[in-house]
Amino acid sequence: FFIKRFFVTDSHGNKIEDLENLERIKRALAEAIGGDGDGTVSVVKSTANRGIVVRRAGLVEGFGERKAKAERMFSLMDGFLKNDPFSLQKDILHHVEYTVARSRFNFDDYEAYQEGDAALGNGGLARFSACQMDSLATLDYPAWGYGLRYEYGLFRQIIVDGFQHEQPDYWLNFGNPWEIERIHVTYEVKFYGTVEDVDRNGEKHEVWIPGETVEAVAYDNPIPGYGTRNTINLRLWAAKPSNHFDLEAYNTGDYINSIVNRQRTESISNVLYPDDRSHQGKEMRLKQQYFFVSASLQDIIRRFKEAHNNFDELPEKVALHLNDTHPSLSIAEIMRILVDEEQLDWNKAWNIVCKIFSFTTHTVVAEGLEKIPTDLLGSLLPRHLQILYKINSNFMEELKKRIGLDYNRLSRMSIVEEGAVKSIRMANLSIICSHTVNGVSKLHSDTLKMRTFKDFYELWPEKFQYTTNGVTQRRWIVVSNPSLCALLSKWLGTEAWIRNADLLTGLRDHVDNTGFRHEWKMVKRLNKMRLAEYIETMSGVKVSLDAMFDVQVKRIHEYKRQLLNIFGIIHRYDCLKNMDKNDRTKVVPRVCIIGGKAAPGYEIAKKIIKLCHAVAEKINNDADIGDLLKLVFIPDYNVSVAEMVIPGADLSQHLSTAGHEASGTGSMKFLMNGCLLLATADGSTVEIIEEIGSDNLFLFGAKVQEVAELREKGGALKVPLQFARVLRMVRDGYFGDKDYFKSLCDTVEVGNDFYLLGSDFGSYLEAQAAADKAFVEPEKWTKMSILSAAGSGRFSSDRTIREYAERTWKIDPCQCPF
Ligand code: DL6
Repeated sequence: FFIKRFFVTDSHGNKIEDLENLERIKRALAEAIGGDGDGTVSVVKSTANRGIVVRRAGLVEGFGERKAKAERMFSLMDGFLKNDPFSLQKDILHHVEYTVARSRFNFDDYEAYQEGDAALGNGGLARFSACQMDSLATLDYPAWGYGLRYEYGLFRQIIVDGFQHEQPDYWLNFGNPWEIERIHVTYEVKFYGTVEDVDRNGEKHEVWIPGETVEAVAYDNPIPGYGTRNTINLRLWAAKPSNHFDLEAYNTGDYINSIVNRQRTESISNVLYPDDRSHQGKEMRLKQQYFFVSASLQDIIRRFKEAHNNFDELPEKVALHLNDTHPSLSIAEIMRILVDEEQLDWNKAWNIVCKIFSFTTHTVVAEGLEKIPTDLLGSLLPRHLQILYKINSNFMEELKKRIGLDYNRLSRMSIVEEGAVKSIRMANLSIICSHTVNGVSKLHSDTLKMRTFKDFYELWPEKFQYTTNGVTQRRWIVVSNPSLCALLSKWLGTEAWIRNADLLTGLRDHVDNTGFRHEWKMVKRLNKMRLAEYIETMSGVKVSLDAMFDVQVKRIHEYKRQLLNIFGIIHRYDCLKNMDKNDRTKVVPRVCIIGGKAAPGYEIAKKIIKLCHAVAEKINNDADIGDLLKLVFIPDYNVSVAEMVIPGADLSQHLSTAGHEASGTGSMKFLMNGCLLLATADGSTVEIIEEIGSDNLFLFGAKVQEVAELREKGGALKVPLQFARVLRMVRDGYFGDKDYFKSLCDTVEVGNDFYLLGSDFGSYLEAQAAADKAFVEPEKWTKMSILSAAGSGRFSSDRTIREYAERTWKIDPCQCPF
């Protein structure tokens, strides 16, 4: 994460070597921008993420005509990376804090200067993977990550009139200096064709004769560990046309078409599917998955064969972890390689393969599990479909011996789903072949065992484990919250917590120290300032730093219940409007911040975004309400934006209907940053409560074991009057667009309210009231905030990775020998 590619000069171009000479640096900065250096200078650590660039952009515009000087400023700012960022942070960042602020952004400049996120994933799963990679590197594990080098990562969200629009994010436009193209590491990946019988030593064998060949080229993205020389690799594959020219087309004179076809192959790795839940049976998506799997396995097997010649050793040397079912075609592919190419006996190959794979599912609901229509699979990968059928028929035979002729259960556990669209169930395949099946929190694992994969759990209880997710404190404190980082090191008396987050419990020893609490509050204030300025720049809304900054940022989903939040805000507004002026003085001012992307085809999620804007428009322009309530939608929520938002939040909301969020990792990032949580007992929140105690967060809502019963009540479910009133306001067009919002309102109408917004609304408002009450006692609030961060150590991805390494992969750390 810590990129050191710039240096610092003074205004005469002389290198400043003694970076710790704060006064000199301040003078140089002041000179560079022509100001007096006081309160006008922003110094933040550059980490090749957008956070810094946002500030840079502010400077460009703020010193408009004097671009050269602003450029100079950039080189100075970037130069602070030259030495150890942590000591700089202490000596400089903590003192010369910030403000780009008063300058207004010019969006052209913003675009021109930004170095965007490599948005190679959708949401929770990808962000979690990034944390895992950082921990793997830091803990000296010999691990690699594989993925696709999408040219268009997740779309950029822009908002026009409150509606989400998607724009392609061509993040490679200006090149990517952090990747290394390995033109010599390429593999052929094949598709289509037929399977033919061949005679091998008198035995009949099936062999795949593919019909199309594509080349996979490796791009390596080194990931250095923190405090170690271990650097691991994220190898991303890009598709290129194969050198095997389509001779037939050429000979028949179809030159142009053959070129067009070659170009089409490049599109395989071009674009990320932006839906993190529904798995469309799309050929291109399947092609992507196989492309990724085939290239990665060829790479892995090649390296294995460089040092070994006996496949019996493969499980000793290689552990493959399936994160969700997206890479699960690798089970069929590795069987094909071992049986068809390496000519191993089927049973021997299967025994090897079952010792290699482990599987984590990141989904809760069975409907969210991936299925591939057999028609599609058979046409794209005919040999793989045969292999899958054979795996299934062997499994069915074994299963019959174990459970008898219970046809319902056999059919539920089968890899092949019969029905209108005959399909392959990728989760069943992954479970059958993996030695370990992981959930991502205790609650999630219980749900898998008792519901989603109950049949499999009863068959193989020993396979089922859970490894609660975590996030890396190196990005989510050190990089994104430098002031807090310095404060933690000061009061813990060490920087060792950066590699050992358990040490954060040491903060509990200082919670009663008023000096410490004062500094803690100052850090939060500083981060709120930073966020307030960002909000003003983005949306033009000025917010009061004395207000509670209340944040909900994550992908927009009905189960995550952003609508509950918006309804709560409408209720708050309604109460304020109907309140006696004197009583308003007792109200805790709130700045409500919502951000997140909706999948492009997810209509209801898009309506939630629009409603948020409609409500914001009303509230923010109501002079009568002023600073008592503001609502801001932060567009294009991504990791760089999160780095700004999370440190500045007082309260963060995690509202999923219990039993629907597998884990959730956003909550952990907020927790580390001393932000209080308002949450349901879902996913990893249950474990967060164990760590920090239920007194230190605001819990509400139905428990997981109550949800089914509540749903059964249907139309007889009790819903508070306030909920009905808010719903009526939206239905009646109080926020405009009443026809447009009708279908959204229908989703939460009694009898139809699958995610139980109505029945949870009462306890939600109580939790909100408890948060207000705590906020007006700043010392109490600060203690809760400190105790939140103090209890966050268990949610470091270092702990997660150590658990995976020891229990699942059975690998040891391996220090870099140089
Ligand atoms: O395990 C990482 C993350 C969990 O924290 C979230 O609770 C879960 O929703 C998320 N799952 C996905 C699934 N998407 N796909 N594809 O992102 O995983």
